[in-house]
Amino acid sequence: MKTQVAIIGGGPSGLLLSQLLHTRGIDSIVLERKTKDYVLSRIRAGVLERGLVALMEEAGVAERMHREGYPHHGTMIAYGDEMFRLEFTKHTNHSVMIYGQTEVTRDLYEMREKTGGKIEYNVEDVVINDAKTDAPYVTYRVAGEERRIDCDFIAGCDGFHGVSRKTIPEDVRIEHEKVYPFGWLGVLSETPPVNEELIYASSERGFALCSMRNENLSRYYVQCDINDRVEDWSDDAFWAELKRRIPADQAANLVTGPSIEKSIAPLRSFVVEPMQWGRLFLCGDAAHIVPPTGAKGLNTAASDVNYLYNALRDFYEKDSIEGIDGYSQKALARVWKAERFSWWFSSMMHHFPGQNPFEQKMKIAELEFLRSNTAAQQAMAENYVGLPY
Ligand code: RFL
Ligand code: PHB
Repeated sequence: MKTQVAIIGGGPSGLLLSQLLHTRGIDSIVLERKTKDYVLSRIRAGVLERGLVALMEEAGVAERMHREGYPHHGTMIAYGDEMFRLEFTKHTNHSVMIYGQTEVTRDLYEMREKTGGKIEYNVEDVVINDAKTDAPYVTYRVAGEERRIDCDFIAGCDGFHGVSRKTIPEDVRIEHEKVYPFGWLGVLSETPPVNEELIYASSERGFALCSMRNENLSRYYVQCDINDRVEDWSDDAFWAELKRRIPADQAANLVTGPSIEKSIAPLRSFVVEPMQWGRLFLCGDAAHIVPPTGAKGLNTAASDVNYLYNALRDFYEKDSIEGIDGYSQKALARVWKAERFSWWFSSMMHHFPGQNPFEQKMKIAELEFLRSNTAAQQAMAENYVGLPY
């Protein structure tokens, strides 16, 4: 087979890139290791920055998002029984969209199917070949059969555990990593959200987050021990812990119910440099991971897709290689800012095992400064709604 851009990974990054390229008549093939149902069963992000919203519009897949999603103009930040609102629109003129990653992915799959997109599922043993030449190709197997795609470019959109990043030789690849000594236990439940906006809560027992998908679907998280297993947490234990970590008046309003999904995610900051090797370009979790505090993972994946999409357009439409050559530098400049924000917000909101009373006081002082200082609020709001591309 032959295509212009071979895309490895059918998560949000790969699908969005493929649909955007399609709108410009640029051909691609997406290779996905799992089935579509498996990809759609992963419960992940829930907050979309304005940049991702605009890309969804450009890709022609924004209709349901605008109909069913919820624009949020602020978020609540709590510590102990104190709580204040961080205003987005007042400080930045922008809001965020509450719309699940599952729905984003579903909309993209549907549109790819409608517009004749080529997606191969259940692919195995993907190998990237000759990425340093002008004629790269990808080999893989489906149901035991060997296949090959010749292409102009390869987009590595295959997440943190994919093959793309590891294709960059070790003497070229620099990996920066910080692993946090805790995880997030997440619960999805068919209950009305406790508050109409998200609540990020810091307490001496650890962090908690009250989020949502719609009027009758809530998503909650509590910081948990890195060694905890999902089986160790009954629904009752989860709700009891959540209530202890959010302000008492919110806890009193919390409607609980059976969990319909429960999972634990480790927290990590990770960046690989460079994000490009010859004609291979990394996008999204393949190149970087942020801790979920601040909701930057999917959104940073989208900003990579934006830079790569525009670079490929310039190549095919204007015969320019400037965007292609500058991809890694441009993408990384924004990635590091999202890493900083996520690291800062995570550090302020979580309880670190062994933290001393001084460190605890510093967190409270930082929260109180944020609560009382307009410049600090503006800086945080600008980061939360998403820095410009
Ligand atoms: P994905 O979603 O991991 O998709 C990669 C795809 O590649 C496939 N794959 C392969 N295909 C072919 N060959 C191979 N060798 C392959 N290896 C892997 C995989 O099956 C998969 O389908 O990466 P992508 O597209 O870059 O998207 C990134 C986002 O999924 C991720 O950043 C976010 O989910 C992170 N995240 C959040 N981000 C936000 O912006 N806002 C949030 O509110 C938010 N909340 C979260 C999150 C992530 C979480 N977890 C579980 C990690 C909350 C959680 C709990
Ligand atoms: C979510 O709704 O899953 C969510 C929201 C905000 C975050 C992380 C996750 O910072």
